[in-house]
Amino acid sequence: MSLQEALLAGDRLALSRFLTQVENGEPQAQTVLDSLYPYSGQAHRIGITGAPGTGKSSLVNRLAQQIRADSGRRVAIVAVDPSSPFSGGAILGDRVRMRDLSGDTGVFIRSMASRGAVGGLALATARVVQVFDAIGYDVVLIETVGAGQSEIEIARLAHTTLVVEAPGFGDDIQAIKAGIMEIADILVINKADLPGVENTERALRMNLDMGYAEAGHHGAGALTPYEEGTSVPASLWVPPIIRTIATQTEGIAALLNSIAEHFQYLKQSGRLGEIERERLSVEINRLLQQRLVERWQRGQKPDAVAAALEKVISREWSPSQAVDWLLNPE
Ligand SMILES: Nc1nc2c(ncn2[C@@H]2O[C@H](COP(=O)(O)OP(=O)(O)O)[C@@H](O)[C@H]2O)c(=O)[nH]1
Ligand SMILES: [Mg+2]
Repeated sequence: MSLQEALLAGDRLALSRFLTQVENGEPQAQTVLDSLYPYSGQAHRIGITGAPGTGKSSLVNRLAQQIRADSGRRVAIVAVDPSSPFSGGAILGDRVRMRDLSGDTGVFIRSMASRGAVGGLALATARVVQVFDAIGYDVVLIETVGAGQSEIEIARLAHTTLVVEAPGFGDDIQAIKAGIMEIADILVINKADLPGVENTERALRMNLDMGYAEAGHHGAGALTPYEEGTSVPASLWVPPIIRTIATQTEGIAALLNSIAEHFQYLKQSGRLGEIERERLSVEINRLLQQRLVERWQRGQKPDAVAAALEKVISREWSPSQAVDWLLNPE
C-alpha cells in the first residue's frame, strides 16, 4: 500500500509519522502533499483563539466530543502553542485531551510547536490542516493562543473563528487588548460559572456595537442595503456572544449551533469562496517568497549578507544599496 493509500484508509501511525515529515519540511512529504491536495476543500475549519487559561483546550475537547456524539463526523484537533516550544505545554494539554477522547478513531489530535517547523509555524500549520482536510476529517479544530501576529495568521486558516474570553481578568477584555476582536466570528464567554460574566458580556457588546457603527459610517458603500428593522446590513454577519461552561458541558450545543449557522452564512453569502481564495493566495505568495530566497541563497557565499550588513552599519551603504549588491554583486 502506498503512503497516500494508507493515509486515506485511516492508518493512524502512518499519519502521525507523515505529519512529522510535513512539519519538518521533508522533500518526500511534499510529493504526497501534492497528491493529496485535490481531495482537500471539504472540511469545516474552526479556529479557537484567546488568552491562555480562558479554557480553549477544554472547549475544544467538549466540541469534539459533542460533534462525535451528534453526527459521527470525524474531528481533527490541531493545537498550536508557540509560546512554549521548550516546556512542552501544548503536549501536556494533549495528555488531558487524550484521556477524554482516547479510543475514538474518529478523532485525531496533533500538537504543533514552532520548533522544527520549516518555513514558519503558520505555513506548517496550514499544511497539517490541509492533510486532515484531504484524508476525510470533516471538522478541523485549530487551537491557538491569541497573542502575536503569527497566531492571528493561524487563526485566519479557519472559516469560522471563535474568540474565547473569560471573566475574572478585572474589567479588561483580553481579546481587545490582544487586537483579536476583529477576527471573531463568534465570541465565547467561557467560565460563565464565575462572577463577572455580566460585565464581560457588556464590555464585549459595547465593543461590538462600536465596530458596527463604524462599518455603517465608513463602509456602507461596499455593503448591501440594510434589512428592514435591523441596524446592520443583511449581508454582514454579527458575531453572537455565547456563554459556556466547558467544565460542565454547558452551552456547547448552543455554540455548535452558532458554528453551523456561521458556516451556512459563509456558503450562502459567497464569503466561503472568497475566504478560500484569500487563504490560497496568501499561501502561494508565501511559498514563492520562501523559494525565491532559498534559490538565491544557494548561489551565495555564506558570509555575503554579513559583509553587506557591516557596510550598512558603517553607513557606507544604505540597506537598499546592500540588497542591490547582494542580488547583483560585481
Ligand atoms: N470554572 C471554570 N473553569 C474552567 C472552565 N473551562 C475551563 N476551566 C479551567 O480553566 C483552566 C484552563 O483551561 P484550559 O482549557 O487549559 O485553557 P486554555 O489555556 O485556554 O487552553 C483549567 O483548569 C480548566 O479546568 C469553565 O467553564 N469554568
Ligand atoms: Mg490550551
